[in-house]
Amino acid sequence: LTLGLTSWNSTSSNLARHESPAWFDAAKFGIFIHWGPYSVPSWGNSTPYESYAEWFWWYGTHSAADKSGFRDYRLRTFGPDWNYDDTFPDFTAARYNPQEWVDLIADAGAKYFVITTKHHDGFALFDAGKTTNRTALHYGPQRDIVKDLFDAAKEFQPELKRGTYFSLPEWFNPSWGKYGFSQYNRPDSTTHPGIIARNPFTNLTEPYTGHIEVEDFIQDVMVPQMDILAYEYDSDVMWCDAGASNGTADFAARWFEHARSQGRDVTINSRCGTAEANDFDTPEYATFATAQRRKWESNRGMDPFSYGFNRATPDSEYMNATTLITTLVDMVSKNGNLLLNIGPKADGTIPQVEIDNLREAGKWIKSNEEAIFNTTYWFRKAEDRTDGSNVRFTQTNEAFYILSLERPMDGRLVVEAPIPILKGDTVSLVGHNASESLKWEVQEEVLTIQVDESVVGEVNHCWVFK
Ligand code: FUL
Repeated sequence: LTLGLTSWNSTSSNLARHESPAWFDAAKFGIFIHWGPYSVPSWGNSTPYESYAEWFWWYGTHSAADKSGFRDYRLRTFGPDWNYDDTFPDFTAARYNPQEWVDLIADAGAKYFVITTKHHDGFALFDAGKTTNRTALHYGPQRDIVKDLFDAAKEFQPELKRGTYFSLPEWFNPSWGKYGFSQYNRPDSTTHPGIIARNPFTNLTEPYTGHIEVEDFIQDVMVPQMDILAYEYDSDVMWCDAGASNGTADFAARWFEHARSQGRDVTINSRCGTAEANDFDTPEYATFATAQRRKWESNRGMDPFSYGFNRATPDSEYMNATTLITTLVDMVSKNGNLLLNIGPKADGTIPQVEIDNLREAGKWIKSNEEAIFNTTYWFRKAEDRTDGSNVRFTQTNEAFYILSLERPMDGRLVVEAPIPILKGDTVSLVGHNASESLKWEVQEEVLTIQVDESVVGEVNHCWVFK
């Protein structure tokens, strides 16, 4: 029997039919990790939140793009002669403990993670072979960050799927020059000709440390690096970023075929610059108002507006457990996954507020997992209700779930929707010890469930009725 192991025929029409795998749909919740030299300045302003901290290298060098006073912060903090690559020695990873990271991810109730293997600053956290020396093996930690994390996951949390964020462009890489810019902010053409970064205070070219001269960025850097992540690191999710010129279609055709031959199902997101290899949508700090037939995964930080650690953000503004849970529930009820980002500090410690809030949310997620994982959405959406309501729905082959984002009041939950419930069905509150069945009745498509205050009070964050 060769179930599912038929070989993948690499034509582009076939490629376009590739979809995100069943495991990805079932997984619902992933942890995103943005970590790199930008975790050293780790600054993105906070009032107002308008620029991600991992863009320090960019905003700090381009007058046209500097919205939030990055250059001012740079001057104040590091002085005029400082260059972005001067962060490398302080990106120590001295307290990086990959086992703690994967344990935290599992405790949070997440089923997969995606780490920045290389962000737009071009600094790779994996062994990029002969393509570049601008890596964590040569500078900063002098360690293969991605391998150590993947190995820890394989050993301590083997059920977690492992994904690789990968920025297609490196906007300051001299070899990227012939492909120019993507849709992002162009540098000021008079003060910043070309794409090579300039120190905004000395106007000298910033070094691109570790750069190896190549003939063609796509053929000699981009695609070989994607191959390394796919075949040597066994990525489950190629999470590209920033579209732009690429060699993705060929890469994906080869990769899908290879994965199939190993009996694995891998997936690729919507940001790889090609319509053909594009399994799921990726709204950023955004969501969909209604259920979507096509699989999607929203990504955002626990920080209100940054992926990289932002030292300007007070703890109180990080996403708390209740918001995390209600965000996840809302997305799952609309066929979405949540890829929630944490931003470790330069030494490898994860901000305590992120750890605490993830662990608290994880307890709820674990005791309510039957209503989250392996579920499908119900096309009848909560918004159909007349009162614009705070309930969401999920279902499995065995059960139908009503998830109330608000604490039921006055001893009952009222749901105005044609819930598929039949005479003789039992209703209970998930995660509640006794899980005794509750009294219910339906009148004209309005379901009323009786639930005692004392029972309601034993649950927090979100109340799940089965
Ligand atoms: C964006 C990037 O520019 C951000 O820095 C972040 O990585 C986000 C997930 O994708 O396009």
